[in-house]
Amino acid sequence: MMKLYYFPPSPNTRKAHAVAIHLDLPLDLRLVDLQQGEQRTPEFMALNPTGRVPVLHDDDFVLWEATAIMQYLASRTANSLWPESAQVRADIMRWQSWQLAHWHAACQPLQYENFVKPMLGGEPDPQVVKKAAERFHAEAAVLNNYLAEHDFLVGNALTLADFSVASDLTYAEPARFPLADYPHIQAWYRRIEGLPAWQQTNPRE
Ligand SMILES: N[C@@H](CCC(=O)N[C@@H](CS)C(=O)NCC(=O)O)C(=O)O
Repeated sequence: MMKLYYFPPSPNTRKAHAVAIHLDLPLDLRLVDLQQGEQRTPEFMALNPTGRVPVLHDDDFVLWEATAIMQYLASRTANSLWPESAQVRADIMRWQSWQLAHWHAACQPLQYENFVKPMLGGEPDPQVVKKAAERFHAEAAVLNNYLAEHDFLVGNALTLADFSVASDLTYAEPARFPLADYPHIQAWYRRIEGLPAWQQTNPRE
């Protein structure tokens, strides 16, 4: 059976794990406790020299980077998350690329300042929050405008693109993402939250 090295609070873990659940692919789950620094053990670094989760281990094939894992998992069976059409796949990869390069970068600073920093005993710095919010708004507006016309990101059906982009909203509430002006993002995310695969990978449950 394929092994997934994972840490449930990790949004990158969630992307890959949710795809496996949605497609009913059995996984042997191996916890890598990031709070204990287990991503830095020599055993784990031998699997992923970047020291991050998730990692997939399928026989003698080791794969790190969540997006690559999602595509690999979804390539194992015919399914609508990753349809065979070259254009649909390119469209999915467009959103996955945007998520990795821009959406994550827009969400991460707010998440750190409003959610992670207080957990570490610090306090959000209003100046940093203001700058982080500006960055968030620039990308959120693009997503909201697109979702005003579409129920899902690609082809009006759930695909890998939705799991990728949704992962950054895992901590939207406690990180106080300013989503009030983005009703279409909210409605889309509620659709994702209705999926058993998203519910079963919710670290906040
Ligand atoms: N680009 C990587 C990012 C993976 C990543 O940042 N994982 C985080 C958890 S969400 C991690 O393992 N952090 C541990 C560390 O940085 O020490 C992917 O998409 O898989």
